[in-house]
Amino acid sequence: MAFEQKFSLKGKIAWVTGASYGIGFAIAQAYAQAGATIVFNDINQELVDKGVKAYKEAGITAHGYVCDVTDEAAITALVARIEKEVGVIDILVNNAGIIKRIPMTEMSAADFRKVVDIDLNAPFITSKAVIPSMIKKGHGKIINICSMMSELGRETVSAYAAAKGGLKMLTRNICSEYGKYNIQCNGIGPGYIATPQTAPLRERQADGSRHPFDSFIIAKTPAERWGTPDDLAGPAVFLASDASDFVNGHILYVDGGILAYIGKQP
Ligand code: NAP
Ligand code: GCO
Repeated sequence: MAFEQKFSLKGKIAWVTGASYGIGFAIAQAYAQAGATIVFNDINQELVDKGVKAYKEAGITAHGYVCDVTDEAAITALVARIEKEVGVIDILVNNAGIIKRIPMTEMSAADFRKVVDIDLNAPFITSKAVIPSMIKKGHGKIINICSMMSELGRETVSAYAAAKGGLKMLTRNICSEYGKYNIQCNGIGPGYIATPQTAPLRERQADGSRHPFDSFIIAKTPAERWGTPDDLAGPAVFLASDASDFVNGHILYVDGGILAYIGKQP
């Protein structure tokens, strides 16, 4: 196979969850540029319309569907509909996710469950829905969007860290269980990426200075900057392409070096 062909996604169908904007959109856009047909879902019609418009402006015809990733019956029906209207899914990216920043002793069990439901249970539901057809087709790629919090803890993100740590192990388990069917399941662990999800951590102070968390991240990151959604594009294409056919159960951290670094010396 020619070198460029190994990284090409020509003829592949990629489903990226929660991809109207942010990291999911950037990954889907890169997949389209690599030749894939894009399918995405989001939680309501307004977001899906916003997404379809944004893809169109980027020159991409994307198939957008309203679907809650935590609703197993709805996801099963969605996968059947995608197979009928677009084709069998070759690549699934579990991107939809939420975070609640609440100190653990103040967090309700309902809030904890909601985060785990979207960030961990949903990738189980969506992966379970696509694996049978991937087995029949003889190949498949599942990419789970993990986090620094798959490895590290910090104040206020107990549910998110529990879910993203669990997602790392779900990744390894899907690899263990379905690797023999030529299905590769890997994760991407983004560092701190500038998206609406992290906007509260970057808000300017009243005097115009940086948010203390913003300065903290710059000091913790050897690259000395926040990542952009586009920083995830190349790694995401690699993990979706034939170039990574023997990479399985791996979490690729795309973090500007955070996990390698002890932090700025005083
Ligand atoms: P985002 O801007 O909040 O986008 C996530 C998308 O998922 C939104 O469109 C969201 O809709 C959707 N969503 C939420 N719940 C859903 C549900 N039940 N069903 C379907 N869609 C749902 O987040 P992002 O920053 O781009 O992050 C994308 C992924 O990367 C997440 O898994 C996140 O945890 C992970 N991540 C982000 C960073 C970062 O620094 N930004 C770092 C590491 C990992 P709404 O707009 O309605 O919420
Ligand atoms: C936080 C951040 C993180 C990032 C990301 C890090 O509050 O610490 O929001 O959770 O979003 O997941 O990789």
